[in-house]
Amino acid sequence: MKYAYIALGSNIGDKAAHLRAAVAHLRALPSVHDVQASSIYETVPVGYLNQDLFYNMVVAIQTTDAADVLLGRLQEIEQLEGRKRLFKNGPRTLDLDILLYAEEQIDLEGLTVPHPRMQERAFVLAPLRELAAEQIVPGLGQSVEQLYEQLPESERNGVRQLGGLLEAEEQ
Ligand code: PH2
Ligand code: MG
Ligand code: MG
Repeated sequence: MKYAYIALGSNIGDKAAHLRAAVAHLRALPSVHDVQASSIYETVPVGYLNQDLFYNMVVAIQTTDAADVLLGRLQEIEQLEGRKRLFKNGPRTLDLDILLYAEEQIDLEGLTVPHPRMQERAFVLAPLRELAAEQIVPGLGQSVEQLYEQLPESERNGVRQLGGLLEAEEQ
């Protein structure tokens, strides 16, 4: 069994519903156990600015799947939620990215772990530090909390904590 951290994002339609459905799909997988969810954050888009605010969160899982198998399952869940991805960094109904997979560094076509831009992104590090503040990121040699503290204030100010999976929909 390996632990993994997965980033969830949505900025089309009922964002909280897409995140909630994704967590339910993960919990239903026989190869995935002990799913723990961060709170949901409303976040300013990074990369391509002319789009709606995102909802982002992170989940911790235990899994018997190899990283590439897990990625395939995440892509299936994206499709179940009607994933449309118009262009890179553009709007999407549901995005599921593997952030960390145990202590491994993975470089396959279509899968780089740790996620190569996670240390630049408050929408990843703010929810991740709720679950894994002390976790050392392989290749960077720093903890999630240290990386979060090094983010520019402008980046940290772009995320706003809403609440848990149930409360977030009311905002
Ligand atoms: N995902 C991206 C690009 N930009 N910005 C925010 N705030 N949240 C995201 O999930 C996000 C993004 C590419 O996957
Ligand atoms: Mg992404
Ligand atoms: Mg993705």
